[in-house]
Amino acid sequence: MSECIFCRIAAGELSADIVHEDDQVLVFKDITPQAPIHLLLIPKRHVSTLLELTEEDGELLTHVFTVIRKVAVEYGLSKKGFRTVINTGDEGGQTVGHLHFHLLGGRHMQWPPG
Ligand code: DGP
Repeated sequence: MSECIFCRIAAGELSADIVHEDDQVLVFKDITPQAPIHLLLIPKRHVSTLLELTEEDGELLTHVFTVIRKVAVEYGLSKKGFRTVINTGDEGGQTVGHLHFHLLGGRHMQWPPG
């Protein structure tokens, strides 16, 4: 059994509030939401961080952003906007070692981030 929580969610071993699933990616609600809408998109394949990606992942990344767009539209975020975040490594604030894309919306985002 994988020790990676997001692999376990992708395998159906741990429950999550899933909003989109296909053969390549899964989108589910963040357990500690930082905005009224806070979703996480993960590749089903285990990729630890953005640093592991190569040009061979181009098709996967196109799919990732197509799904983010689709979900953002479904959640009614296309007019007001939303934020997409990838935290990488310790100083980047990454706490789960499986690449994930945060989709945050439903409030006005601040800059710079904390
Ligand atoms: P990051 O800090 O960028 O690694 O974000 C990890 C996010 O994952 C964080 O916002 C909380 C969320 N998270 C951690 N464990 C779980 C879990 O078991 N289920 C869900 N749905 N989200 C989780």
